[in-house]
Amino acid sequence: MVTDDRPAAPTATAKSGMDDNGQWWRDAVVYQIYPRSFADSDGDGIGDLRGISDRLDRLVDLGVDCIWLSPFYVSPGADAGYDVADYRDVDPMFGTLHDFDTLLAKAHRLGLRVIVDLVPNHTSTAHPWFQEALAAPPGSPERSRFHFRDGRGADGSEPPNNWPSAFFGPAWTRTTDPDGKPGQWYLHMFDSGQPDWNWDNEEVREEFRSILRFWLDRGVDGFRVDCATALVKAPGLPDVPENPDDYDFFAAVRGLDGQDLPPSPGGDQEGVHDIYRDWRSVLDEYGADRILTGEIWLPPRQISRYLRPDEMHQAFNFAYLEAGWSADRVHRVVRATLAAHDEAGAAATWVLSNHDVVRHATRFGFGPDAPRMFGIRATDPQPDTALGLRRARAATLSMLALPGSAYLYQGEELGLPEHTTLNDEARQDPAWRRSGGTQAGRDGCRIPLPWEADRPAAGFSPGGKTWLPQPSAYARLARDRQQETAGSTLEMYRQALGIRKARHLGHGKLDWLSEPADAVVALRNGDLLSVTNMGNVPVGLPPGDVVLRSEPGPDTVLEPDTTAWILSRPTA
Ligand code: ISL
Repeated sequence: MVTDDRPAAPTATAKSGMDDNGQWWRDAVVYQIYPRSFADSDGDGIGDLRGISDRLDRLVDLGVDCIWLSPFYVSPGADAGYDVADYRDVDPMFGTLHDFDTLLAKAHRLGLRVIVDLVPNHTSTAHPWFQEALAAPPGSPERSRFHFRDGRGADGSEPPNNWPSAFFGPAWTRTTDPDGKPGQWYLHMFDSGQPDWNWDNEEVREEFRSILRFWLDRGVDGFRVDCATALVKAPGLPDVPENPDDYDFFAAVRGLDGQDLPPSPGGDQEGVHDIYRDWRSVLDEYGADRILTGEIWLPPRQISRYLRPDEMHQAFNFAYLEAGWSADRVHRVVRATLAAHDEAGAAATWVLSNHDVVRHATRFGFGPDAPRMFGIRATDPQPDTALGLRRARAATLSMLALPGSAYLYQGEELGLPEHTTLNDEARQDPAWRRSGGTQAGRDGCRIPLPWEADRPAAGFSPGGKTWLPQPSAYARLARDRQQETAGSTLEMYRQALGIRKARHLGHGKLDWLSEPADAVVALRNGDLLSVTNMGNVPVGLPPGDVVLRSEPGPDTVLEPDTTAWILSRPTA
């Protein structure tokens, strides 16, 4: 079904200046908005949809093509909104459906596409269907929408299998029957407030087709699919090997060269592809410009199976995010990515930060072998923040020179570091609690953004409240301090995105000028040369006009931990 009153989406040619046959996502720069931390309009200290609408012009000024909104749906907040209780409404904390429609219409008017988060692997214990399941007996149709099982052991007091939750502890929680006796267990790959859907159940499948249509009818340009590998589990939910090194439960990134991971009963099962073929046919009813982007923690070659022409349009490239500050690894990941995507006929994507990982300006402040992926506490070794920012700027320029689509995470354009000294009392990530305080979790990358240095909460919220405290460094990194300040990280991003668009780098073809064993990553995309010095000594730069660099310096020399973009001079 196609609606007539969809807010007009920007046209591909208007955005890129090139004819990409409407396939706007192939070179799009997508900016991830984490709504609770972007901008607060009503003073409760939590960001909201009106806060986003009010500041969309800044993103146009930055030069991005699309925004991705992390969940804003009705949710008790067991996992910051990734526990959805009503997939078709906005949580009052973020506003109303009308606010969403206003945001979407304004974004489209400004030439921005909008994709929304879809959380299909699990729901919330507050979802009416889960409540119905709890009230219904074992074996009932209500329970078959989820994974309910009897426990093991004589009295059923052991979980049905040995699967761990991604947030630590077992992936099962026991229910209590109406008579007060312990009952069956339900599966939750994440927090106990996030029961997994049973995708063998046709009602679940139909419900999600309907949810897709609900948002497509409103005019969204696509969906970021949460935990996209996890929906279908191995039949019988078999135990995993005792040694976690023998498998990869969440199919996380291992083997950068793209060797396949050992199979995991918790995800990446063949049956999941039927779901995406089905969804693709729903999207295609709306025309060819609505997209699915998968959150897929797999090496490039395995990702490409999700990008077959009748499945998803693109997927995050976490192998790139995890490559770290190593020329060798960057070479290998970029090569593997382009080879796998070329074969699949899909455009590559690149990403350095998101709401689940330590911000790259902080990751790069540790040695190459300390990627620091799951939060940092005040008692942990602290990063070299100057080095982290220097390398982050260089890495960003290197990323934005690559062909394909790039994903930016809110605040990286300000060079924001992770909050690495957050008080433990302030932490909200369920992973912190469930790990018994051994893992800091992800709050440090979700801190409310600084907009205006001299206003309360650095301009995040009119009353000065913030749901997580901002570190003192944030005020000096506020957007208004960086706006039109030569050399600021914000200006560097703006210039890079401008050059990227003007020279069609997203549609370009990459030629290597360096080898994995080199200390530099040097590549040519059209007439633009990007050289990143990941070694310890300065290197000479090839002739040409230096149009952008991550740090100031002479035109002929590139200092360690920096990138230069050079335009070749036409040969006489
Ligand atoms: O955050 C992680 C480690 O850095 C991952 O294990 C993460 O949980 C995984 O990437 C899945 O993430 C997605 O689903 C989760 C949610 O907490 C994340 O925020 C979301 O991006 C459950 O919905």
